[in-house]
Formats: sequence, C-alpha cells, structure tokens
Amino acid sequence: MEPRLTQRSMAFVLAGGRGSRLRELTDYRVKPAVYFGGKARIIDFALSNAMNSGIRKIAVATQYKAHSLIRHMQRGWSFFRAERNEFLDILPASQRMDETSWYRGTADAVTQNIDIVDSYGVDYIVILAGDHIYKMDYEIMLRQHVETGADVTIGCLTVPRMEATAFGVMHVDKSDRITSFLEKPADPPAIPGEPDKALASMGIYVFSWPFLRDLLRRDAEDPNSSHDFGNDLIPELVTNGKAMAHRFDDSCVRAPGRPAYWKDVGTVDAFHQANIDLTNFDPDLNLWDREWPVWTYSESAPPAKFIHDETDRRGVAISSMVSGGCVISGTEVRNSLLFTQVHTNSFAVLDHAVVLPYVTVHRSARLRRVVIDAGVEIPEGLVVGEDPDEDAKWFRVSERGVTLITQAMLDKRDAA
Ligand code: ADQ
Ligand code: ADP
Repeated sequence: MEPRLTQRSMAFVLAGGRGSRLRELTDYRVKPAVYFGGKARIIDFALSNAMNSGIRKIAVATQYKAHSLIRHMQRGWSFFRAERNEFLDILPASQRMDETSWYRGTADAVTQNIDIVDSYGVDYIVILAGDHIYKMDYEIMLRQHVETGADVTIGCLTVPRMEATAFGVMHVDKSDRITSFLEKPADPPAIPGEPDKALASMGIYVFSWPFLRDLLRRDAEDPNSSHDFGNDLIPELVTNGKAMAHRFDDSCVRAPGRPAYWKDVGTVDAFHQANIDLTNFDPDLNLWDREWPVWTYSESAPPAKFIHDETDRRGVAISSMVSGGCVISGTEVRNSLLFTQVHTNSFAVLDHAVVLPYVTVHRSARLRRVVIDAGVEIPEGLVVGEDPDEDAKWFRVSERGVTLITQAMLDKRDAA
C-alpha cells in the first residue's frame, strides 16, 4: 500500500515573529506562545492541525523570546517517537552554520535548516505560521498540490478588502491559478465583482521539498532578496512559475455543523474577542470536537472549585469557562474565560474578563472587559472598565476599550 501523502510530508512552523500588536502580552513571549482558549497556546492550533491531518514530522523555527514557547513544546509536544519515524524539532535561530545573524526573512529560517529537513526524507513540505487560530486539514491541500502539479500551493481566504493591507493579496483565474500577488498592499485589489472583498494569503504554503530546496539555494545567493516567502519567493513564483490557490472554506475542515474558522488574534481587541466568543452559547470555534482535538500541555490540577464564602457570598460563574485549579470564592464571574489556577476572592466581579494562568484577584476588585496577563496579583478593590481615563493612566486601553493589565503596570501604579 502506498504511504499516505501526509506520511510523505512534514510541517515547518514559523514561530519567530514577535507579534508586537499584542503589546505587553508579547514582552516576555513570542506571539505563538501566547495563551489562548483556557488551556492552549496559539501555536497549538497549527501543531494540532498537523497532527490531526496525519503529519508526524514537524519542525518549529524560533527566535524572538522563545523560552516560553520552547518550554511549552517540551512539556506538551514531546510524545513524538523517533522509532516510529516521528519528529518534533525545535530550531532556534543563530545556532546553525557559521551565521552570527538571526534568521533574516521567513525563507531564511528554512534555508538555514536545509540539512535537517533533508534528513527527514520527505517529499513535501507544508510551511505554516505559528500564530493563527484555526482548524484545517492539510491533507486536502496536499492532495490538491499533487493533483494540479503546482510549484507552490497557497492557502487563501476571503477577507474584507480594507483588512487585506496586512496580507498577501492575490488574483486567480478560473482554475484558481494565481495570476497576481501583492504583499501587504496599501490599496488591496478587490475580487472581481466583489468590490468589498479581497482574496488573502494565509501564509500557508505547500511545496515539493526538492523544488523548494533549489529555490531556497538560489534565493540565498540573491543580493536583492530579503529572503522572505511573502516578499520574495511567492511573487517570483506567481510571475515565473505555477502558483495555485487553495481556498480555505467549509470543505477544509472536519467540524460538522460549524463554519470554517480562522482568526488572526494579532491585536489585544481581537485576542479578547476571540477568547470571549468561546463563552457564547454555540461558539464558531468548537473546542469540544473529539474528531479534531486541540492538543496542548495541560497542567495537572484539581477541578475548578466554587465556594460559598463565610460572608454568605456565592462563588458563581455564568456563561463562562473556568479551567482546572481555579478557586472562585464569593466572586461573580460573567462571560469570562479563566485559565488554569486563577484564584478569586469575595465581593469581586469579573465580567468579559480573559484571565491568564496563575492570577489572584483580591477582594472587591471589579474588572470589566479586561485581559489579565499570567501571574498578576490584582489588588483589593481595583476597579477597571468603568472609567476609561482612569484606566488609561496605568494600563493599556485598546482601541475598542479593552484594558490589558500586566504586573509591570501594577507595580508602576503601586510605586506612584
Ligand atoms: P506576516 O504574518 O506579516 O505575513 P511574517 O511576519 O513573515 O508575515 O510572519 C509569518 C510567520 O513567520 C509568523 O508566524 C511569524 O511568527 C514567523 N516569523 C516571522 N519572521 C520569522 C523568522 N525570521 N524566523 C522564523 N519565523 C518567523 C505572512 C505572509 C502574507 C500572508 C500572512 C497571513 O507574508 O502574505 O497574507 O502571513 O497571515
Ligand atoms: P511560562 O511559559 O513560564 O508559563 P509565560 O509565557 O507567562 O510563562 O512567560 C514567558 C517567560 O517570561 C517565562 O520565562 C517567565 O518566567 C518570563 N516572565 C514572565 N513575566 C515576566 C516578567 N514580568 N519579568 C521577567 N520575566 C517574566
């Protein structure tokens, strides 16, 4: 029997970019290491897609603030077995060859590891970004790539035209062959006949490995290249090769009854909204799906506990998700998402709060529309989300009025 396409393929995950629009959330960790959904980190979505698609050879290129990411993968993703020809390799920048530099562009991150990819002995490589929340079956994309004989197949989706300035934007012909590609255009070209929409690259690429290896070697010699997929390699292949679009739609997921879900949680607003959306009655992102689970490192912790305290205040959570190890004592929690080991005390109120792990909320704090960084100690009586001017004095208030609270901000406030 022929091996499955996914067995002849590897995933190469680019996880080096900071994600500076997440502001202080990425001060100590790169965007793919940012927590999401109560238990997971952002990178778990791309890694789980690879796993669930049947890909068991994965390389993750890291550079900026990689400690948290590396620790997470060591804890949560160490079940790959070399005896079964399965690998998950972490490839930090600037440890390869004689380079003193970090990875230059995204393509350089692969070029510097050509020998490692060679050692996997795969025919195909799926290049992924480690910083999106989505569920996608890469096997379908691989199959399309092989059937069309493309040089590169690019995952793409329809986005509002005005949001497409952050993406590579393409035009395609009737067969979905890409006829033009502009990386992050200031004035994105619309889909013909749909003036408010644009076809955007998801930054997901499938290549045959020997083809990409040759391309990378040529690119490495090119003094005019910034060694980046979106800026250099993809535009070149659209002009001089055969680049095909793979449309991300409901046929690319195995999530019965739910729409295809893809989100870039790149800003504090988008991050807050996507997390809070999980508390909806019927969220678009189904984390309960046993066909397509999101794998992660899960700390062992006792079940969440809700305490009716000595002052007769009830600890309750309504329309919320509360992770293991949490203790909700005499606190009212509404429309909120609490990660592992969050402890809250009497008379406190949490409303539309995204609370990362190991946070303590002391008595009588009232927090509305907040993102609280990991490990933060919220002092007694702190009120956030009622007076935007006061909040902005100490904390980071987003465009849409979500307040990000970190320990460094609280320490500064304390010192003042
Ligand atoms: P961006 O996301 O802006 O656009 P980029 O900053 O290159 O592109 O990041 C892509 C991925 O690579 C991210 O996961 C990032 O963490 C990682 N990364 C960035 N620099 C890296 C480096 N030097 N080494 C290792 N990893 C690195 C890209 C495409 C667009 C497309 C969008 C979709 O260029 O065409 O539309 O992705 O989000
Ligand atoms: P972890 O991976 O340890 O669960 P985080 O992603 O929250 O946690 O943190 C990433 C790294 O940054 C960790 O090494 C953590 O110890 C460090 N870190 C977090 N907050 C701070 C801080 N305020 N000052 C210095 N280092 C920090």
